[in-house]
Order: sequence, then structure tokens, then C-alpha cells
Amino acid sequence: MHVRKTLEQIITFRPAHLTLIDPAKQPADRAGEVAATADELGTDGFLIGGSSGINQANLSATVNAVKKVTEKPVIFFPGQDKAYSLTFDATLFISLLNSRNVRYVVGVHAESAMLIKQLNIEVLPTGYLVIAPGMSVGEVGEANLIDRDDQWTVCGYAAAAQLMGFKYLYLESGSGSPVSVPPEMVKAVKDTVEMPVIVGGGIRTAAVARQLLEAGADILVTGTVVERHEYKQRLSEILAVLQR
Ligand code: 1GP
Repeated sequence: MHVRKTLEQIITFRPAHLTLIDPAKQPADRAGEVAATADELGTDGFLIGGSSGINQANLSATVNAVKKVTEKPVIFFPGQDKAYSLTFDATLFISLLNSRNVRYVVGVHAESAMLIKQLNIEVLPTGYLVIAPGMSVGEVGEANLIDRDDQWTVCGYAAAAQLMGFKYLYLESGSGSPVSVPPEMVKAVKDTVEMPVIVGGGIRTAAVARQLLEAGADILVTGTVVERHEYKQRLSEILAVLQR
């Protein structure tokens, strides 16, 4: 599977949706059930990862459970923990551009890059920007959070990411955030760069998803929605917005 091609084929005719599954948040069998449901409802792929609490055991078990129930891309979303599974279809090669710590901008990447090349793992080179409130990824990633109304700064980073050759830009307000990235910010970024923009954090309702898509988001990521007990209705409403 060529994940970048698959995603880009989708977003040429409609926005895409990825379901984030954090292996630290539920046992692997529930992750498999959630993935089967999300797949059936029309999600376009899966991101597996989280900012803490991931180990080799829970990561591998979760990836295997998800791969068992879907043919769609299953992509690694790296955090600070050191674990990996060779069954991933691709890895988000994420640079947290507004981190104060150079490790998250390029350091951890240098530690894994040779292996990634040797194993010929597909990467999705992604400039990652954490917007306030940022939640735990903001803290763990030591981000200089971008204020929610600071279009100047976010567009500066976005333009820099494009000039540096990243293939995707990811705007993140943090998993579990009470608010998504502001739609006005997504629009300002889309007016600035010509690359797919991924938006995640705080997307819980179809209304919020619609605003972000109207602002130009190419790919929406939701995680917390599927961690709730009764998520089917919510997720199907969000996915319905993408299909229109
Ligand atoms: C992925 O952080 C998001 O970018 C997921 O956020 O858990 O708030 O949906 P939620």
C-alpha cells in the first residue's frame, strides 16, 4: 500500500478522516472493535499513537487488532515513547516546529532515520504545529503554544514548513482539548500554503467538523470521540459531513 497516494487520491475529491487510537487508553480488543466500527462508518484510515504510556506490548497488540479488521491505512503517530511495529503501513514523520526542544524538531528523527531508510518504511513528512490549549502534547512536546488568534505566527510557520519541503501541515489543539483549532486559523493557513492541511484536537461534533472543512481542512483527525462509550452516532454524524 502506498499511503500518501491513497490519501491524496481521496482528498482530490473530498476531505478525509482519520481515526486516532491511543494504545494507552484501551485494551487492544476494544481498539479492534472501535476500528471495525469506524471502518464500517467510513473513516479513511487510522493513526495509532499517543503522547505517553505507550510501550511495545500495547502498541503491537493494538496495531495487530486494528490491522485484523481493516484494509485502510494504519499509520504510526509517534509520541515520546520508544516503541514501533513493523506492521504499520506508514509513519507520520512529524517535526514539532514550535517546540522549544530541538529533539522534537529534528533530534528523535535522526535517531530513527537510518533504520527507517534501511527498512524502506513509508513516511509522511509532516510539519506539526501545536495551537493553544495544546493539552498534553503541548506539555510533553515543550511547545511554545501558538495563540488561537495569532494568524501571523501560524502562517509564518506554515509557509516555512512548505519551503522546507514538508508534504503535510498538521494543526493540533491537543487530544481532549475542549476546543478545536479555530476555523479562521485553518482558513488563514490554507490561504498561505498549497499542501494538505490536517486538523486535530477537540473535534467532537458534526458542526465543528463542518466549520473546519468549510475553512479548507483536508484531513480531520478525531480521537476522543471513539473513547466514549456511545460513540457510534457521533462518529457517523461527523463522517456524514465529509461525504457530502
Ligand atoms: C489528533 O489530537 C487529536 O490530532 C485528537 O484529538 O482526541 O480531541 O479528538 P481528540
